[in-house]
Amino acid sequence: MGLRRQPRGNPGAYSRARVSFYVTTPIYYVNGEPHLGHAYSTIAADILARHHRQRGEEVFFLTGTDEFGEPVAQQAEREGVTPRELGDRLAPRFKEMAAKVNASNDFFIRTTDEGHQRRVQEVVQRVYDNGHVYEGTYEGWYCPRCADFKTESEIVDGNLCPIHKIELTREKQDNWFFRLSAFQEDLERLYADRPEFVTPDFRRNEALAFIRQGLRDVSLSRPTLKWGVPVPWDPEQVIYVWFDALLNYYTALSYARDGEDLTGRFWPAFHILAKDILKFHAVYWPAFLLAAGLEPPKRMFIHGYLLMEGHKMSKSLGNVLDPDEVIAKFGADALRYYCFREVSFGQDGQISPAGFEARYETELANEYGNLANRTLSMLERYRAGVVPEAEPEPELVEAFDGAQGAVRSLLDEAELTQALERIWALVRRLNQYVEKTRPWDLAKAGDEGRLDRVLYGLAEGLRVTSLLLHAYMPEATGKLLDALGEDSRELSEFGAHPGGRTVGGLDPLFPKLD
Ligand code: ME8
Repeated sequence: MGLRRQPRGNPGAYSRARVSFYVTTPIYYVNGEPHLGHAYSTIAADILARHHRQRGEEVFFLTGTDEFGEPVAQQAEREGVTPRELGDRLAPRFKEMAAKVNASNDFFIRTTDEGHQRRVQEVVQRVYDNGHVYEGTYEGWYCPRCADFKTESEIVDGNLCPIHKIELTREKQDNWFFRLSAFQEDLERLYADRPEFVTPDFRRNEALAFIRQGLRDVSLSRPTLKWGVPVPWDPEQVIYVWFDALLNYYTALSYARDGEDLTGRFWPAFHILAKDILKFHAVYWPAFLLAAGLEPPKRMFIHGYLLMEGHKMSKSLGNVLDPDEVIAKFGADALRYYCFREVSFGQDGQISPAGFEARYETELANEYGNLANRTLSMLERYRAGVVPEAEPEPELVEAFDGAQGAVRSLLDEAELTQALERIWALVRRLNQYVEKTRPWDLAKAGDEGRLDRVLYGLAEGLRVTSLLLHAYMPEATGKLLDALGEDSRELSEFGAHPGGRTVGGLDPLFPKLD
């Protein structure tokens, strides 16, 4: 990828075309305030977006809000407002949440955007024209919060939704159907040809098992609901919210930039989402794109739930931890770090205020923050604030050998926790190196040659490590890189930077808590 043959007349020559990377979060329902669970997916996608920018790639990062359908219409009814009023109140809250966690999204889509609705109608019309839509009747058990019919095997405790634990309603509808069943073989082939299509593997297997058990056609429209995008050939009905919502990933590219359609440059996407919406993304979505004659997603990573005392955080379950409080106390960087350090990305995992504080103190303040301040103050004290020009010692060269490549490969797989572990091993290695070489003793003993080599190695190690960490903690690493005299944020190899730069002072990156 990325190598393109030059036009004729320059045979054998290659030029490097810029690789593009398109990453998305789910679009969140505007039926409650944003919480840490939403922030989690947004931060995950942001880390990937930032990392790929650091590789010099052309990146587009999309997040936004899902504003149509029952989940929003019913909440609006409960609050005695119109769904549009609810969306207009809550969409800015989700936008603010993205900004607070330092998400670098290139666009924020709202499904009520005119550009989205127009493009949804075009694609749905194409699916209809291609013969994949028919009129029929559907009867089944329906969860309005999921906006989804449940099969008998999914229903729990008599008649409850397995996710929301609320009563299901019996629904019978005459509506338009999408011929999902016709895509069974295409999907099985897609999964066989592209083993990386859905990761982690256990989620892929789950999706594949769902496909193999036999696919039933699904509703494409809702006849009774008024809050949605009108079906182009039958404007009395609205498009089922899941098809309108999934299409956001595709439609946004067509109108995010005035006068420019980015689809050709960025489609298909890498989707980040949690396990609750696996089926829609891993089964309905690629089938629908194929039905429209469009390319299926590049891949998707399905993460688990953040749990507070064993429960999934959710607006409808009411056990929500406010990310604002966490950020006010610890800062966005610490939140970003903690979520991916504490919980293995892909698995469910417990988080807690006590857990935050422990990692903040031992890892961020002590291991990374102290290392940074110590290194800078030793450079100041022993070398008048100038990084010495010296050869690094082989043991440090070895410790950094292959690190960048390993982190890149892990992040290609969206393995955010493993990549962070790999980077943190470098932080610990640098701390061990300080303890072992004891630069203050070298200074005392007048071993200037070795002191140069050690201080160069520490400055260089901190620079390379901070560049790798930058996607996770943009603020703190940015300050440290500035202090180290590094202007670029591109990933870099250990030793690539000669000495000679003047370093600056630095306030503690993660001040101790009271
Ligand atoms: O499902 N832990 O929207 P939604 C981790 N609009 N992630 C969590 C979480 C938790 N405790 N709680 C929520 C919808 N999330 C649809 C999506 S996409 C075309 C349409 C995150 O507001 C996670 O990403 O219910 C999950 O998939 C998403 O929020 C669900 O958000």
